[in-house]
Amino acid sequence: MKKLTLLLAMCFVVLSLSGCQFSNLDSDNLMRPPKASGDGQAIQEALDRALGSGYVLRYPRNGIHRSAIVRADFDGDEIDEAVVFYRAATDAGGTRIALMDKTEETDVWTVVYNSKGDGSEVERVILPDFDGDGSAELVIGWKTYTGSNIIAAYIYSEGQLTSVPVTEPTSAFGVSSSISYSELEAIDIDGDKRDELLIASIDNINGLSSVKMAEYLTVSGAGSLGVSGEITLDSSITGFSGSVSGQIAPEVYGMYLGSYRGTAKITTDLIVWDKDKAALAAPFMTLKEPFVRSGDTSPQDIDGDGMIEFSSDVEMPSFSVENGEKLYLTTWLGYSPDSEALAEKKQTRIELPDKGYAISFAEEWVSKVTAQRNNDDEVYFYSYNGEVLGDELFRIKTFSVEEWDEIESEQDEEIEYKYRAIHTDSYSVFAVLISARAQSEGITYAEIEKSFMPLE
Ligand SMILES: [Ca+2]
Ligand SMILES: [Ca+2]
Ligand SMILES: [Ca+2]
Ligand SMILES: [Ca+2]
Repeated sequence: MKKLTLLLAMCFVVLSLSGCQFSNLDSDNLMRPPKASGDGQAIQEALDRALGSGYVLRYPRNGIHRSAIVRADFDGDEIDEAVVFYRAATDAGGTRIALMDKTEETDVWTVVYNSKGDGSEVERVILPDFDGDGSAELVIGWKTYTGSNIIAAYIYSEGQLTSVPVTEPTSAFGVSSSISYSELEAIDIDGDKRDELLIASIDNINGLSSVKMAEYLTVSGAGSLGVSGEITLDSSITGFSGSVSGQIAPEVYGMYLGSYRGTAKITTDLIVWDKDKAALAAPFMTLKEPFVRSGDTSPQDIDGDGMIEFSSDVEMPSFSVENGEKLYLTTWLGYSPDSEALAEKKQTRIELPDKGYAISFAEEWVSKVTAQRNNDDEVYFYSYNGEVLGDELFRIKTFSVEEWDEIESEQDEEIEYKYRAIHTDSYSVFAVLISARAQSEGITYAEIEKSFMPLE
């Protein structure tokens, strides 16, 4: 039941991010994908007409667009086109791209462009606006047969998808043919209303990591993306682990980078634009101690103010719970360029993404409460004075709706210590059992109910 809940929740996230059709999910390995509904179905029928029946849809592995059918208005007519990734039945080669459009007169989708890709799989898809004309360009990060990621960019106009070379000046060859990346984002970092590409990579020869910036420029009518800036990152970085770009502070746009510095922990690096120097900057490199996290908590806008926060966490003191798993106390921080710490605290909470919720920690809890979970959908909260573990304060348990109905009918109305529901969704009831000790500490049902945060 729990798995189903999670699957549905994940589907919802995928749907809301990419507009993909529900029935297309998990069809990666099917010889014939199930029929999508609505517009998605019309697109798939057009594909069937153009490609026959043996093609297999391919899905971007990373990034925010995870559907095999990615829609955007590439030509500026205010109607979305669709880019489709697939592998042809008769072709043992890599993933192909089809661009589909429909005319207003006929309202019929047709494949207007069809091309071999530059790699075996699509690693990620980005839809930036390089030239600032308001319509999207297409950037595909391809995973090659040798396992590296390379960038391909395209502009669509007058029924043609034109490849835009991504070039970088090199001393020996003038320009190189393809640029590889570990993490790739597109954002208008310098505020000129045109998106730049931000390319994070590690040089295999000298082991140095850097972020390059590529800007769109046209020379005699021919457009290209040229690397126009680069910043070298801390020499202790041994690898990257995810990137997120967007607004990170008032009037500041940039990229958060997860990076490894020789341990399993993930450190957070930040790339912004230094207006005075007109160059990329990495402000967190000046900190004595990097921001570190162990949990799978990528930067995101946790408070809905449109700006992206990042997290830092510490392991909570653990105690002896059967089948216990340790938990982390996660602090969400916002970039604050004018403060000495370069960050300000937004929220402190325990993240339980697999259980579908987080528990926010009031400042007074941080010094007197610790928590641990077991693998039976229960999270235990104990008093803790910094040295000695005290009594159990409360526990939160996830019930299925059916289980909860049974418990409610069995629980005596008169009993003081019993589970009380703090949140209900379509599949689960989250309930708390509060001990006498919690009540003597002044921790109330209302307080716990308020600290419970369902995660989308
Ligand atoms: Ca269009
Ligand atoms: Ca554009
Ligand atoms: Ca820009
Ligand atoms: Ca925010």
